[in-house]
Amino acid sequence: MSLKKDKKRVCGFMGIVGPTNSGKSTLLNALVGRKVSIVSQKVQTTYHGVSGILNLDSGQLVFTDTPGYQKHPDRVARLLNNVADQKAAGCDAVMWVFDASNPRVFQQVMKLKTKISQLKKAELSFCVLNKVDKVEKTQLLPLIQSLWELGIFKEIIPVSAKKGNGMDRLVQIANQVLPEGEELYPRTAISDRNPQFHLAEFVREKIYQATHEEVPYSSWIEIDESEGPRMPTILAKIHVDSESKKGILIGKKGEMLKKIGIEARKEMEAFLGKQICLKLHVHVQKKWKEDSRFVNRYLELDQ
Ligand SMILES: Nc1nc2c(ncn2[C@@H]2O[C@H](COP(=O)(O)OP(=O)(O)O)[C@@H](O)[C@H]2O)c(=O)[nH]1
Ligand SMILES: [Mg+2]
Repeated sequence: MSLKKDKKRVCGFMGIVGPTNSGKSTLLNALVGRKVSIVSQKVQTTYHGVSGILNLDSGQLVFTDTPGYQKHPDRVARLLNNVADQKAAGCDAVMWVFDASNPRVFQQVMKLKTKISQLKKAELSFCVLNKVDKVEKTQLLPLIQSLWELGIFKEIIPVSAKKGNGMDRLVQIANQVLPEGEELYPRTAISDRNPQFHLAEFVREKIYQATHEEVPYSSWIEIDESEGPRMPTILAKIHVDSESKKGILIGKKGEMLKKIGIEARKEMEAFLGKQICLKLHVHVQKKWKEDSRFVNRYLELDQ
C-alpha cells in the first residue's frame, strides 16, 4: 500500500534589497510580525543580513534583509555592498524596496537598473514602493507607471511598512513565486539567528537612536548571559574605537548609557517574553574597524 503523498509545500528565500533607509528592515518586521531586524533613521544600520521566517499553512517563507547599498567609500561600506549582492543573488526572488517619498526615487531606480535586471529576471523581481503614507496619490500613480514602463519588474507594489499596509499582497506574491521545498527551519523559528544576535542588535539600535553618527558606526557588541538569583542577567559589552567615544556613550553621570540600557532592555524583554537584568560595559578597542580580524568577525565574513 502506498502512502498518500503530502501536498507540495513552499519554502524559499525572498531577498529584500534596495538603497539604505528605504525601509527594508521595517518591511521585514512587518512581514513576519516580529522585530527581527533593527531600524533607524541613519544609514547603514543593517550590518548583518538577517532572515525573518513566516510560517504559513502552505509552507515557510524566508525573507532575507540585506545591508542597503552604500555610497561611502570606507572598508566596511564596501564589504556591506558585497554582502548585499551575495545575499540577494542567493535568493529565489527579490523585492526591491524604494522610498516613494524620496523626490529622487526614480533616479535611484535608474541608477540601479542594470544591477536590478542582472540580479534576477523580471519575473522574479518585484518593486516595493514603500512609505506611501507620506506621498500624495496624484504623485504616486505616475511614478508607478514610469517604473512599470522600465520593464524590469514583474509588479510594482505600493506599501507602507510602518503602517503595515500592503503586506498581504507581498506575502501572497512570495507564496506564489517561491519554489516548493522541504522546510528549512523549525516551525517555531522567527529568524535564522540565535537570540544573542538579536539581543546585541537591540543594543546597537539604541546606540544608533541615541548618539551621533560616529559612535554607532564605531561600536560592536558582544553578549554574555548568566542566570541571576531572580532573573537572567545579560551582559552587553560595547566595543568602541576611542576613549572619547566611550565618554560619549557613558555620558554625563552615566546618563547616556543608562538611557540606552533602559531602551534596550525593553526590546529584549519584549523579544524574550520575560524579565531580564541588563548590564552594559563599554570597552575601548582602538582601530577595530581597520583590523580585518574584527571587521570579518563583525560582518561574519569568511576569514
Ligand atoms: N513614514 C514611513 N516611514 C518609514 C516606513 N518604513 C520605514 N520608515 C522609516 O524609515 C527609516 C529607515 O527604516 P529602516 O527600516 O531602518 O530602513 P533600511 O535602512 O532600508 O533597513 C526609519 O526611520 C523608519 O521608521 C513607512 O512605511 N513609512
Ligand atoms: Mg535595515
